Formats: sequence, C-alpha cells, structure tokens
Amino acid sequence: MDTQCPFCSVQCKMRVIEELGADLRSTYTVLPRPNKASEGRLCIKGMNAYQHALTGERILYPLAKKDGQFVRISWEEAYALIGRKFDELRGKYGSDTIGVYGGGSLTNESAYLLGKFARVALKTKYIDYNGRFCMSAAASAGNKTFGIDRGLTNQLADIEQASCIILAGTNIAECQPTLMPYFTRAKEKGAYLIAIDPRDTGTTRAADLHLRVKPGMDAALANGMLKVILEEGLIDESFVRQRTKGFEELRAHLEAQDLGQIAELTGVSAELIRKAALAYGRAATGMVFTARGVEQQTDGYMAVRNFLNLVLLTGKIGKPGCGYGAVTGQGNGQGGREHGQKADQLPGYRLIENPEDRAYVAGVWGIDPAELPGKGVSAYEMMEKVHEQEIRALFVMGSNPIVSNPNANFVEEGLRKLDFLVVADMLMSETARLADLILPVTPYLENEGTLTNLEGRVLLREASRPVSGEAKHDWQILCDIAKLHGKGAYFTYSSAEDIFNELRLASKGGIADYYGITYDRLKKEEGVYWPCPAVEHPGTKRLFEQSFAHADGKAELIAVNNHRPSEQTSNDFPLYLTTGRVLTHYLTGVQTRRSHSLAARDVESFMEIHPKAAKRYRIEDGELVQLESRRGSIYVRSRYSTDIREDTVFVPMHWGDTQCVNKITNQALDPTCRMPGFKVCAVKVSPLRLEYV
Ligand SMILES: Nc1nc2c(c(=O)[nH]1)N[C@H]1C(S)=C(S)[C@@H](COP(=O)(O)OP(=O)(O)OC[C@H]3O[C@@H](n4cnc5c(=O)[nH]c(N)nc54)[C@H](O)[C@@H]3O)O[C@H]1N2
Ligand SMILES: Nc1nc2c(c(=O)[nH]1)N[C@H]1C(S)=C(S)[C@@H](COP(=O)(O)OP(=O)(O)OC[C@H]3O[C@@H](n4cnc5c(=O)[nH]c(N)nc54)[C@H](O)[C@@H]3O)O[C@H]1N2
Ligand code: SF4
Ligand SMILES: [Mo]
Repeated sequence: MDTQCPFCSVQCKMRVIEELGADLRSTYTVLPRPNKASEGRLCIKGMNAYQHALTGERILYPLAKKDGQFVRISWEEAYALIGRKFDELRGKYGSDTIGVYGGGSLTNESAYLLGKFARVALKTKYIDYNGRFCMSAAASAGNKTFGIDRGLTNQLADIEQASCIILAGTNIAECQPTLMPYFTRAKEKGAYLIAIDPRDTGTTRAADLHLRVKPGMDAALANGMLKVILEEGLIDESFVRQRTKGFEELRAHLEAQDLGQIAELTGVSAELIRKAALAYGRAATGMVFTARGVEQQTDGYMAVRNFLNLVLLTGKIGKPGCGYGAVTGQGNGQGGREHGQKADQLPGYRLIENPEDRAYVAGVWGIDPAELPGKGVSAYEMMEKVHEQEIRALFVMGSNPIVSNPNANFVEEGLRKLDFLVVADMLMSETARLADLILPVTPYLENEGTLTNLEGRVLLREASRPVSGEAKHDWQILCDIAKLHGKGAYFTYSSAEDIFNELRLASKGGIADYYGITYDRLKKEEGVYWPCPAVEHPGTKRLFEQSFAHADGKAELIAVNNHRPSEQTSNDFPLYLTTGRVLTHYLTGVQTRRSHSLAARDVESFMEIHPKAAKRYRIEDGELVQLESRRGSIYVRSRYSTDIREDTVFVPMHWGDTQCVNKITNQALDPTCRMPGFKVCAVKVSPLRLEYV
C-alpha cells in the first residue's frame, strides 16, 4: 500500500506491505519511498504508524452513550440522533448553538468541507480548529508582514544554500527528524547554525551556537540582534528602501534599546547576542526558522514579527539560500489553515468578513452571500462559549481538545455541560470518552486525499487499504449529515477528488490559489507548490523574488517591545514550566500511545529538571512529583538533566488525565492571533512521597 505518514508536516511517503502468514496473522513491513521532501527517509513514528491504524482498539462502529456506557448503534440510528438533537437545540437556541471544531490532520478535502458544512449545512458562525494552537502566531505575522502565509517561503532544497541558519524555538531533530539532513548538508558546506532554545536538544546540539534564552523572551533577544546589526552597518539599505516600509520607526526603536538590559531580560550574554547577530548579519545568504518555542507565547505574533524584521533588514529573502520558515506542525497544518475551518476564513485564505470574498465563495457554493454567517471566535474562546452555554452542541472532527487546550480542567468542565457532544475519531481519545456519540472514521491507510506540507507543496496521499468495519471517511460523514439538514444538494460528492475540484474553484484567485493543481498533476509531479493559478502554471517554489504580496509590493517592518510572558514566577510558583514534544509521540498521544513500538519507548510523561533546581526542592531523580500551577496539578516522574536552564522545567504534551500538562498551563491568549501561551507558566514542584501525602 503506497501512502503518506499521518503525522508531521514533512509528509514522508512510504509503502506498507501487509503479508498474511500461514497462521492467518498479518505481518507488516514499512519502506520509505523516494520523494523530494523526505528524500526517501522515514522517522520512527512513520515506521510504526500502521500499528495505531490497525490496532484492535480502532473504533469501527458508531457508538452512543447510554447510561454512561457506549453501545454500538447503526449509522442510521447515529444520524437520526444527530438530526433530532441538532434540530431541537437549534429550534430552542438558534443556529450558533452548534459549534464545529476541526483539525490539522484532516485532508484538504475534509478541512474544506468542514468549513462549508458549518456555514452552509449548519449555518453556524462557530467553527475553529486545533491549528489555532499551532500556526496562528506565525500565520498572522506572515500575513501582516508579507501579505501571505506559507510555512516556508522557499523549498527545502534551498536550505543547503544558506550560509547562516537561525533555528528559533524549533526542535527539528525530534519534530521533523527527516529534515535534519538538509541542515547537516548545509553545515558540511560551511553554514553556521544558531539555535535559540531554553533547553539542549538534538537540534541545538547540531548548532554552532546555542542561545539558551529565558522562556518567553525571544522578542527581546531579536531586538538585541537587530540593534547589533543596525550599529554594525549590516543593513541591506537598498533592499530596505525598495522593498519594505516602516524602517524609520524601527530604527528609532532599536537605537533606544540597551543591549545590557536585553542580556539581563533574556538570560543570554551581550557577547553571545553580538556573536549571533554578526554571524547572521555578515553572512552572504541566510535563513531563519521559527516554531512553537517562539510562537506559543502571549506575544507570539510580535515575537515572530521581530524575527521577520531580522530577515527583512538584512535583505535575506526571495533569493536562493535566503528566506524564512515557520516550521509547520501537523500533517496538514498548512492546507488545514487555508480553506475555511478557521473562524474568520473562507477557502483560498479568503476572509469571511470581506464582502467580495463572501460573494465569490457564495457563488461557488450556489448560495446567497447573505446566508453566510459572520466570523466566530478562536478555539479556546469557543471553549469559553461552551462554558457559558452559548454553544450547547459541539461537533469535533480530528482533535482531542480536553488534552490539547490550555487550562484543560476548565475545558473538560465545559464539555461536560454540553447537551450534545459528537466526536468523529478512529480511536477513543480522552475527548471521545466524554461524547454522547462517536462516529468512526478512516485512518491514513484507508483515506485518500491531499495534504499540503510545510513547504506549501500539495501532495496526494494514496490510500488503498479497504475501509475497516463500518468506518467512513470524514468527508462522507459531513455529506451524510448535510443531507439530514436538507442541504444534500450542496454536498453531492462521490470522491475526494470531486471535493478537491470544487476546492480548486473556491480557492481560485485567492491568496492560497490551488486552481492549477489537479489530482492528475499530483500523481505525475511529486507535489505542486501553491500559489498555482493555472493548470499550465509550474507552481511557486520560492516566494517574494520580485515583490511581496501586499498591494504596494512592500513588506512591513514593525517596532517590537521587549514583552515578558503574562505569567511570572513568584515565591509560591518559583519555576518556569515550558512544554513541547519528544521524538516518539505525537501531540496528545492518542495515536502514538496505541503503537506498541512507540509506547514502549516512552510509557509515561516526565518532567525534565536541572539537578541543582531539583536539590532545592528535594526532588530525587526518577521519582513521582506533583507539579502545580495556579490552575491545577499533575503527577509526573522527574528526570534529571543538565540540558535545561535551572529556572525552568519541561514536560511533554503527549499524555492525558493526571499527566495532562495542559491542566496547569496558562489560558492567556496573544491579543492579535489568540494563540495561548503554552510555552511559559509558573509552577511549583514537590515530591510525591508517602510521608507527604
Ligand atoms: N515527535 C513529534 N513531532 C512532531 C509533533 C509531535 O507531537 N511529536 N507535533 C507536530 C506539531 S503539530 C508541531 S506544532 C511541531 C512542533 O515543533 P516544535 O515547535 O519544534 O516543537 P516543541 O517541542 O513544541 O517546541 C520546540 C522547542 O521550543 C523550545 N522552547 C520552549 N520555550 C521556548 C521559548 O520561550 N523560546 C524558544 N526560543 N524556545 C522555546 C522547547 O524547549 C523545544 O525544544 O512538531 C510536529 N512534529
Ligand atoms: N501544552 C501544550 N499544549 C499544546 C501544544 C504544546 O506545545 N504544548 N501544542 C499545540 C499544538 S501545536 C497542536 S497542533 C495541538 C494538537 O492538538 P489535538 O488536535 O488535540 O491533538 P491530536 O492528538 O492530533 O488530536 C487529534 C485527534 O484526532 C484523531 N485523528 C487523527 N487523524 C484524524 C482524521 O483524519 N480524522 C479524524 N476525524 N480524526 C483524526 C486522533 O485519533 C486524535 O484523537 O495541541 C496544542 N497543545
Ligand atoms: S512523523 Fe514526520 S518526519 Fe516522521 S515519518 Fe512522519 S512525516 Fe516523516
Ligand atoms: Mo501543532
């Protein structure tokens, strides 16, 4: 079976071979397939992905909760229940009482259809998706600065042409492992690698210079580097003059910065800040990458903008070996944010509040623009609406919100108040356990569709394994429910390709223009880069060679203040907690915890703590500890490590229940993009020993 990995944004291609033995048991062999992004590599998660897709724990039939227990029902019963409940609640409270919550693992076809489903079939304004927690800071910074948001402005092949590379808050070695050779090849050609991370990771170890920034202080660190670049005359003046605006304000702001003070704020010495700035500023070519370390902050939008200032002031963009990358996270983190599952968005990156965009998309959908709802609210704010019972029914497709939202206890409390919770998933997630109705869906081996990788390369995921049990594809479920609501005429697709052809049209002329991309081309061309406005168009490998996407063709510079994280440490909560990922698990772990080869490597969560900090709080190595914030507590095992700053502990996000780190994270949101500050909160830690219980 030729297919594509269901996990991260590289979207490595693979072949899964299933052989039936004499004992009628199947064995599986997984082989990487050559492809321009992964170059024929696979990481351990991809190698073992088939295990969760084929586990005996797959949900294969619709399940309804009766007296606290799930019982198998037929699809007819499931749909009748949805029809009855949705009608009843809408009759009482209006259409906006139903919320729709999507995900970046959905194919482009399903993500597109989910947006149409919410607006046309349910007529609700409340739709958003888990990508809000992932890409919203970088996406809004890219849109505002460049006029377009595509993860990488360049193709991956450009990386080895860069002579200086900044990796800020990105742990590629564990999170996009098959991309590491792009960076090691760049190093072999003489590139200088700078990593910015409060911890030592596989990625920082590959770097020539590691700036161990204090959590949440990236904007200030970038100000320090910008100041040095300004003072040393390393600005590309003709580029700044011709292709950007806002320089004078930025210059005045930078002149007023004090490097000593920035060193203090960031915990990185002025010498190291200078060293990094000179290396990047003097290099002939260079690329900057940011990921969630910089972005999942209450100033994530502005922090990214300051890294973009760095790119623009040095003119390092739109040329071979020069560019920026927001390292996209989920398999379809890119496509998932382009085609309308975001609260304010319509397909092709159009805006739901823009009258021309509304008219265009309504035309494609065959409805009156006045019928389209307005914009809703961001993912976490939807959970607040659930709490307030403004949303009384929630339809979740492709996410596990009670584990992935910040302040997870509050989110769980809210979901328990719902009159009706429907979860479409292939596995029993923590959120599915709370559902009134679970709809079984197909995993990657069974579900064909397109996904757009971190480069903006649209790829066709083949899927030839027959559907297991009574599972259905996400898009089929949406079409069936639309029919229930008398909207079947707008949802008459018989294949993913049918939906894609409508998506092409709906995105035509938009920022993320897929019109020129067809299934035929995808089969022949190993993927096509958007924007691709015509079938004859080759696709856009490198953005901004001539101009930026704003009407005047210029990129926007902006002065960024030295923000501090919204929650600070105190006597009661003396340590910073930062959160993130490990190599073997994926997001809330619903899939990877069911893959025995992966689960065996990391069976439970942990807290990485510096031995000196551990001594202060009487924590032994390997013992269970209680980690407490102003919002709750979790229980994890300590792991001594000198890889982390003494003022910071790290806990991965892949476990639920008592190890769900989001029970203690902070729900404060970035004011612009509504990204939660997942990467910094204040905690205290104490040993969990009998004597203390
Ligand atoms: N193995 C694995 N791979 C994955 C995923 C997974 O769950 N597991 N998820 C996928 C998804 S959806 C995403 S979004 C990506 C995420 O990819 P990344 O963003 O690379 O992953 P994280 O571990 O969340 O954070 C990256 C680094 O940021 C650092 N960091 C923490 N706080 C700060 C800070 O204040 N400043 C700076 N500069 N750095 C900080 C952390 O120590 C961490 O090493 O990975 C994708 N790939
Ligand atoms: N503390 C902390 N919290 C974080 C983060 C962090 O770094 N720190 N990172 C944030 C980020 S970047 C992200 S992306 C979010 C992710 O947060 P979630 O979206 O909640 O995480 P997943 O574990 O991917 O949940 C996906 C669910 O959908 C199911 N699923 C997978 N594929 C499909 C499909 O094709 N169709 C359907 N219907 N279901 C499917 C899976 O089985 C799983 O139950 O978490 C965020 N939360
Ligand atoms: S998890 Fe990412 S790097 Fe690993 S095989 Fe899958 S797509 Fe490739
Ligand atoms: Mo993500």
